Amino acid sequence: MNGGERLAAVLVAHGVPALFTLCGGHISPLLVAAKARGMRVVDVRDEATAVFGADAIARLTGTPGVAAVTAGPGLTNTITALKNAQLAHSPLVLIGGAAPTALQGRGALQDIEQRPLIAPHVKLVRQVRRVVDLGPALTEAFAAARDGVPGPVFVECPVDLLYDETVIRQWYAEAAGRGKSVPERLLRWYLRRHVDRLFERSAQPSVVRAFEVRLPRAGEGVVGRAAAALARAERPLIVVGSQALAQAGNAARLAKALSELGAPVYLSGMARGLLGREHPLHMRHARREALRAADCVLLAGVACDFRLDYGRHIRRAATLIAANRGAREARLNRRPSIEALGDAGEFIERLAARAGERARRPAWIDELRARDAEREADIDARAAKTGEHVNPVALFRAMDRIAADDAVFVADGGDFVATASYILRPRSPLSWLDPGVFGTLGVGAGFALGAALARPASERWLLWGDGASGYGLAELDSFVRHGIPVIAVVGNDASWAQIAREQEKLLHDDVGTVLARTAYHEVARGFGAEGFVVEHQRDLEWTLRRARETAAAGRPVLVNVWLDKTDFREGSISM
Ligand SMILES: Cc1ncc(C[n+]2csc(CCOP(=O)(O)OP(=O)(O)O)c2C)c(N)n1
Repeated sequence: MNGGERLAAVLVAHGVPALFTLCGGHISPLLVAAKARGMRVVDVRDEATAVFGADAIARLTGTPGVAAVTAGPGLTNTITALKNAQLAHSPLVLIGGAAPTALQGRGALQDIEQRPLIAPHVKLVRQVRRVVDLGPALTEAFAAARDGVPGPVFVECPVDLLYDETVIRQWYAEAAGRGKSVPERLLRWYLRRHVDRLFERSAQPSVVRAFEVRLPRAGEGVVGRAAAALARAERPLIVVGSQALAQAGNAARLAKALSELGAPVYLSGMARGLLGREHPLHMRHARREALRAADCVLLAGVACDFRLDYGRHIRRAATLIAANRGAREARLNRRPSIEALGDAGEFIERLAARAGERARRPAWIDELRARDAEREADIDARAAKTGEHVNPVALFRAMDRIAADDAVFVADGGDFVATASYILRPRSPLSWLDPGVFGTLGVGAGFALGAALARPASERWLLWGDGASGYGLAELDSFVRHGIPVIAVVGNDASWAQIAREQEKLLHDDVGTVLARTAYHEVARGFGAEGFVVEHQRDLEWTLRRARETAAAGRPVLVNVWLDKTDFREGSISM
């Protein structure tokens, strides 16, 4: 096997459903070998998209997604997406090309020192220097990505490790020339030795075996103390975040465990949808007030970052239980009363298994439910307001009615998707994808591609702020070429509204925040997708239904919805 084939064999052994890429001569042998082994190679229009796609696969399946990019600019283009995955604890593997080993540091094409650029954003950098090490390095990368706090891993594979040995020997022989002088002969001798080293022991068959990753578990004593604290509490509260879903395959068990525990639950990030659309313990609104009132809070895979106001939402006197794979996350801004270092999902299952220590408090649950109902009534009232174009609140109420039960929602934008997060109800576990704590605009197209490959049978809605859509519109081309029917809904308010809102208020100038009512639907058509525009509310529902039908028939579609201004997000600011 050549190096490309060795890498592809490892990908197949790990059950990777797709390889995301943007081509480059440095990685061609891998792409060809992956295709030959029956893998789906999804070539996209920006390397960031490739990594976002791999990230989404990882989040939805728990198995690392994989992207391969070419050396130099191919790799530097991935940095934002890598950082996003790192902060979201998403286990992906990035394979990067590199200049030929003997030419590194000598001005070769796209030759830069890649490690210092990538290392801060990944768990591990493996720079491979011999063909025989390619398979083991990639296998190690898969394990490292999922171990402990999951995250991205980078494997650098110089181009001269990937092609057939005969081709490489010929390249080096030609580079060495035929001169007879001593330096020329020395060079030939040096290069021959160099190539010998590259292919050292590569004749040995490479054994490819995925290795098990040990699940980090909190100690039994900690589980007991946490169960007792929850049982004692008058107003227990559980907040479940993305990291609790690291074992994506266990989502249904986790949902059952939460039902058994009986405490009210808020779901954030990838945990949204975990309890379905209507679950009596699932609270959707007024989380801050609930946290302030709670006397025992379990943060399951959630850190006290800006989203929890750095922990200030939780009263000092409350018992704070932090279940997290990482000590830093568990202690961020607030030292927990009980620290359960390990997988948060597994921790909740063990808590629930302790019979007789349930935390069901009907009056407390009723209080929270009443607040939820009040907010829902307020949203209904706001949805009823009509204006010149489309009311975003009404848009998401309509989408909630229309989207399929198996829909996956991808959120990429500012106010538009923040509004959606209060109104749209993810239907089932792992059916909501947002960037996470890095707040990265531009994740949408890649996430939608990843969702399509992880869940081919499900419907996919891409909620795109008009600003955010600009990062990924060219990927409509990828949706079309790969036959991936995404329903993209662009919230067209001709503005970077989330920024404009505060900037105008505080600085009285909208500079830099103004967009146009661009014809995004025509852009979609240009790429071969279907495109619809909705300028008035009366056309909203039937157009969304038509978009669904278009996607169901296998065609990607973009609905360009002209929005009215809304005060739904007035006063909210994230720092
Ligand atoms: C890569 C990146 N650049 C800039 C920002 C800052 N930012 C946050 S929200 C936002 C506005 C988003 O606008 P749009 O997608 O149109 O959604 P809207 O707020 O208008 O609903 C911007 C620019 C960011 N989060 N990420």
